[in-house]
Amino acid sequence: MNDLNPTLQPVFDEILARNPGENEFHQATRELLDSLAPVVARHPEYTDAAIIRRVCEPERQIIFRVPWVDDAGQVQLNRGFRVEFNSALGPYKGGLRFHPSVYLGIVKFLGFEQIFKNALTGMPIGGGKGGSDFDPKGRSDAEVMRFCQSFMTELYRHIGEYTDVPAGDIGVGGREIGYLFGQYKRITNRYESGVLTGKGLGWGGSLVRTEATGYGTVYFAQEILRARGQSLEGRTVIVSGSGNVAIYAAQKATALGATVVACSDSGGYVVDEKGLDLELLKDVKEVRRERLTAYADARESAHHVAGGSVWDVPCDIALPCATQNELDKSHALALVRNGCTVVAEGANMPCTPDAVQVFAKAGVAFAPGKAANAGGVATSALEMQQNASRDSWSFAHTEQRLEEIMIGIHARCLETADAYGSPGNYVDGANIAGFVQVADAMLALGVI
Ligand code: NDP
Ligand code: 2IT
Repeated sequence: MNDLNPTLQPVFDEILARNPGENEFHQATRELLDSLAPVVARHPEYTDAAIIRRVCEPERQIIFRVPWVDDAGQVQLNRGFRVEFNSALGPYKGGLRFHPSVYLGIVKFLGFEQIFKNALTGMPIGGGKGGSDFDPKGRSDAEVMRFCQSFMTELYRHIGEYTDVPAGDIGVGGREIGYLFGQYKRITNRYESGVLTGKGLGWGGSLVRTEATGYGTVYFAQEILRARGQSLEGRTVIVSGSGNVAIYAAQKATALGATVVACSDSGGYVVDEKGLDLELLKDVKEVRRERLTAYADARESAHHVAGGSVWDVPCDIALPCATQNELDKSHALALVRNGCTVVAEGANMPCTPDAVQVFAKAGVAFAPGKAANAGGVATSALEMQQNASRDSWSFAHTEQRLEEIMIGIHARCLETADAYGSPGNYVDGANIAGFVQVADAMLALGVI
């Protein structure tokens, strides 16, 4: 790791001292600070107003008990979180993650990334994130419902259309948003559609929200290729994960002429040289909620590898869409060795800093999650727009808006990287463009 400059090092030291043990939060803040040296040099007013120190401190952090009763009648206990990180640009906005690994450091890293991602979308949304260490795997629908109801029984008092608007993330999809919205409505006696996004299409949801993150990531990859005079046609792609983001990234990549030859889950990966059968994958993961072994069992051209690394499969384009730090230095070296030239993050912070360095040295185009996966939250903001105007837009119109937003983010990253002296660097471009927008709003709003 390089040293930070003398203005930024004390800021990072303070983050380490104030947030002990929160490794993912340290990683995410450090990664932003690494891009900001030319910004503090050009904008002393940010340092004078302690903007960087303030943006690294959440406005509010809520931690609460979530008791619930399982199907056997046993009382279960989980911990709930909502970190309301920054509201300079709009109400706090960001997903909820239900996964046993969730603790404050993960929620804070995700909330921090969300601030700058949301700024990059150009929509009026601040940054926040929440979740619980609840593990939905193996739980019945009734158990998930009771958990969601208990979670919302505390969360409802902190959220609202103009305050804080949660959505999905790992372990939280349409089913969970339904139960959460039902309980919010029941407690408040208000049909406040704009309080949550990712709602069902029959009750206030937006077309394209389900597909948006994966589609957006592929639109971003397409822009990277276009800038190099190339396209997705005939390319070999790998996605990691096999959840919401991975499935729809694979779908859009396939529609644009690529062959998606592998995907993964926490048990291993499947290789399917004929290209993933997306209807089968959706049936296994979205309907039956089974493991990827069930995909390999049902498809002759596919085989399953237990454990191992999906990044050993040769590809032109890699789309990590599972979770943080899933792609490390050795994985990056394997990708480079096999001829991969583009990596776009569908997940949040899936590549370790070492892996990102490997890509930079090898000339692999690398798009960070806060730019490449912003299509999900951008479409959440489109859902909020539709709710506010009591309207619903067609699939084609909403998808066109999404594509325009992704093209715009790509252009803004490149222009900003140019303007601040690191041409072609999407990491610096995304960090600086997102940060400057939030910093200017914070300056205008005074010391709050
Ligand atoms: P899902 O819960 O739908 O899918 C997650 C996938 O990742 C599953 O295949 C899961 O496998 C795998 N996974 C999760 N944790 C691990 C782990 N520790 N090790 C290995 N595999 C793991 O989540 P999403 O698709 O919604 O989210 C994926 C990523 O995209 C996350 O980083 C999320 O923050 C990010 N993201 C999501 C957005 C959205 O709109 N949903 C928007 C922007 C970013 P298994 O089932 O075996 O656990
Ligand atoms: O990481 C993310 O951007 C999300 N999980 C989506 C957030 C949202 O509010 O749609």
